[in-house]
Order: sequence, then structure tokens, then C-alpha cells
Amino acid sequence: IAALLLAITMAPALGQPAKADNPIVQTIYTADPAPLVYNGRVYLYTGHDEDNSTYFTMKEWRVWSSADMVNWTDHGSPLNLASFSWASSNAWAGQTVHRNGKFYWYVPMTVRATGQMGIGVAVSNSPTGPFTDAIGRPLVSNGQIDPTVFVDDDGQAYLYWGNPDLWYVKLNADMTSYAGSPAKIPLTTAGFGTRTGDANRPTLFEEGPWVYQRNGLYYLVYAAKCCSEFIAYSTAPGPLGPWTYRGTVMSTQGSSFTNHPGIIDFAGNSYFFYHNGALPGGGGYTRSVAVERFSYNADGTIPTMTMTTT
Ligand code: FUB
Repeated sequence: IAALLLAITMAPALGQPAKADNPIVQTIYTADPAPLVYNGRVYLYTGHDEDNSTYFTMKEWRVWSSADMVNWTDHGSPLNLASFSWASSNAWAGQTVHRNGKFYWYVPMTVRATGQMGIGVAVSNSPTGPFTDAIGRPLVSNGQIDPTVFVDDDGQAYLYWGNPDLWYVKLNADMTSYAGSPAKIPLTTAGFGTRTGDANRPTLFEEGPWVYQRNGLYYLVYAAKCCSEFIAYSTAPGPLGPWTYRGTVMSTQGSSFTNHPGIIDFAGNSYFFYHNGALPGGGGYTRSVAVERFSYNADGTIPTMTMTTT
């Protein structure tokens, strides 16, 4: 696929790190950003909202990359619903991880046979694909969505996902199977904040989990309290908790009623990726991925951020 230079934005001020215009992608609608740092570049995996969409009628995933967080290359769509013989619709929020010299992309879709959401895993030798279905069937199929994958320093990989519950399973080293059974992470108000007005959902956790570890502290960032969603986070001393609610990363803003987090450290800076409806014609089903550069507070907490356009 010929790479397209997307946008060259303003030159950085002297001595300042470069900063891109938002939204990052201004040629199509994109959603559900999942950044991956590999070999000196940021690879950004997204969904694709169709023009004039009136629902999450998403058919493919896309890849973009940058070496400087300013100039982005379009790597096209190396994965779509047709890549999974068992899937029928809803190419929703996923994440890619590098392991074993390969790239594993975990994505939720509707399982044709059941009509329920399931999670598939695709594999490639390159971060930009082509990706193929790694196992020919759903890896997990419990009607829930939004996988995030995290590999701890000890080599243990975890897959988390869910809406309305928060699930996890320990992946085997092959990244495409697991030995135990998926289990629920207890959604306590101490761990995930208090939601009022919905007896069935006492905590703020909604969907879109993103798990990582930094300086020995484990972070679980997620979309909170549909609809309109904000981005909240919890921390824990280990990958399975116990989680403590820490507050807001990004309050409800913009014209998209969903939001979706992805956080990385890259080239000495920290970046928070999210989506909004900022492009012309944008809204809840015509979203755009964007990014904010930020610094952790000295105690490891995340500052609350505002959506920007530059
Ligand atoms: O993009 C479809 C769905 O909307 C995602 O799976 C959720 O996280 C929300 O962003």
C-alpha cells in the first residue's frame, strides 16, 4: 500500500517537542484509538466510522504511524470484517501488541452464528499488516466488547474487555489461547467510582478499558458513565487489582457521546489518545481520533485534560 503523507502541521517552537493538529486524521472519520510504540515509531490502530453514519456501522480497522507525532503516514486498512470468516458486523474497538516477533490485534465483532459480540485475534509479521485471523474462531465470545491487552514485566499477558462487566483472562505465551476461564473483575465503587441513577450499574465503568504499568503502578483507564462518556481511571498494585478509583482524565466534551482512551510514553513524553466529533459533519457516529501530550504528576496520578485542536 502506498503510504500517504497525511498532514504536516505547524513547526515546533524552538526547544519544544513537536505537537500535531487535532484531529490526527482529517481525511476520514476514525474512532477508538489504540497506540503502539515499536521501533521508534508510534503505530495508531483505529476503527473507521463511515460517512453519514447513524450507528456504529463499522466494517474495517485502519493503521497510521508517525516518528514525530506530527507527520502521520496512512497505512490503509490491513484488517476488516472479511478477514474473519465467522464475523458479520461491528468492527469495534481493539488493540495491537507486539510479542514473539509478531503483532497481535485483538478486535471485537458480531459473531454471525450467535448474533452476539465476540473477540477475535489477528496476527501479522509487521505492525502495518497484512493481518490474518490467527485462530479461525472467536478467542472469547461472551457478548461483550473492547479488548485491551497488557503484557507484564514477568511475561504474563492479560486480555481485559467488557461492557457492562469488566472481564479478564490470562493469555498463554502464544497470545492466541488461554488455559483458565475468563473471570470478572469486581466492579466496586471504591475501585471504579460511584454512578447514580442506574441501580444496575453502581460504578462508573462503562467500556473501553486500557491497561498498562508505569513505575510499578498499574493503570486501568476507561470510558465512564455512558452517555455522554468521560474518561476515568483507576490504579492498583498489580494487574488484577485491587483497584482504586482515581478520577477524571478527560471530562465529557465535544459532540461524540462516546470516548475511548489509549495512553503511551514515546520519545520522552506521555500521550493520551481519545476520540471526539471534531471534524465537519462529526458526531456520535462520525468520530475522529485526537491526542494530548501530558505529564504525570509527581505521585503518578494523571492530570485532567481538555480536548484541543492544535
Ligand atoms: O466504536 C464502537 C464502540 O463505541 C466502541 O467499541 C466503544 O468503545 C465506543 O467507542
